[in-house]
Amino acid sequence: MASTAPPTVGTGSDADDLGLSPDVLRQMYEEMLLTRLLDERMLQLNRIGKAPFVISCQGQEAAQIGAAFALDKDKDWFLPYYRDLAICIHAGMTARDIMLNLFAKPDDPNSGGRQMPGHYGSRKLRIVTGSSPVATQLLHATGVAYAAKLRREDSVAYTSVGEGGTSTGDFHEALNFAAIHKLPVLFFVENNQYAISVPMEKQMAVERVADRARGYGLPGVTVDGTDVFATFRAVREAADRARRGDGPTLVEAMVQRFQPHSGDDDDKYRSREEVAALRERDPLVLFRQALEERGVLDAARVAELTGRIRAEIDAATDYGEAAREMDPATLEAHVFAKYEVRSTKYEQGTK
Ligand SMILES: Cc1ncc(C[n+]2csc(CCOP(=O)(O)OP(=O)(O)O)c2C)c(N)n1
Ligand SMILES: [Mg+2]
Repeated sequence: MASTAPPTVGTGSDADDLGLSPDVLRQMYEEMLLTRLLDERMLQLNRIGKAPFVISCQGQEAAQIGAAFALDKDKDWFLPYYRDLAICIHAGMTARDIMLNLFAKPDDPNSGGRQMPGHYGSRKLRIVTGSSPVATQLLHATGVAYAAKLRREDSVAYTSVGEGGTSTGDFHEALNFAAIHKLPVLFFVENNQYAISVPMEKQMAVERVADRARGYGLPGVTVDGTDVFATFRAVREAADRARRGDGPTLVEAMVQRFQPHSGDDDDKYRSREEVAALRERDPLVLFRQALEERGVLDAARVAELTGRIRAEIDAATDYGEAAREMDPATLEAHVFAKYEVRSTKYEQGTK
């Protein structure tokens, strides 16, 4: 049976042996910054009434970037959940793509504007589109990993879910099946301690989501998801394990949700003090400080990068807004099957 050692909380203090070059570290920071600034822009567009629905990933970027860089985007499969903006950016989605998605334009590469924003998908980028019921992607990922195993492909299926989604039947079925068949799938839980307004202690009686893995016979580890290095290490180990044929791992990243659940949530169930305290561990600030200490980033470079990314987001916003609108005549496309009323074979002249 797979090892089910007690979960450990990783730290970034031992980051130097991870083999991440200064260029890769700067790339990580760049993608993290793009994610944050894009997320902020989307919320602004929501607030001024231009974007109908936004679901923010602010506070979860370090976990996502750590995980994304530990995978191989040319070989692995991504089955993200709705907050995984940084995962999709790393996979190759651009600010323009995200804006087309947000404005539900027909040129949106995710779904032609048919899915809700945040429901990412791209055949080219190996991102598998998801369903809105939470945790369904865990089963899809298990299926993808099963296919990869049968085809002897060297690929890992990454899938993510919030901690609330781990109380569904789909979570149980996915972990159970994946562990039995030792499938190359990575279950990444982004634990922000809330499922909309429901706090962690009202969602489950275990202390950590990682504790749940033990019941299915796969290892579960908990990491500090505000720490890029800790998350990278845990996901790299899990991916290596999957590639070796040793089966799935559950990695629980402890993250923060800076914003309300979505643009439709007023967040009144949390005190302002509680929300303000989260900012003390802002993953973007922590990562910048870590890179400055290592001498791979400085204030001038951050300023240059910020200016360049802001200009990119401005251009993407304009591009998304100006892009052609959906044709109302296509409203029912992909929703209802087209069928013709046919009577008997005799009447169709096929006697
Ligand atoms: C099966 C199902 N039940 C309820 C919902 C409504 N819903 C959407 S997101 C969400 C909260 C999920 O919380 P969590 O899994 O912790 O993820 P988070 O949003 O906190 O990142 C709920 C209840 C849904 N989409 N699907
Ligand atoms: Mg949650």
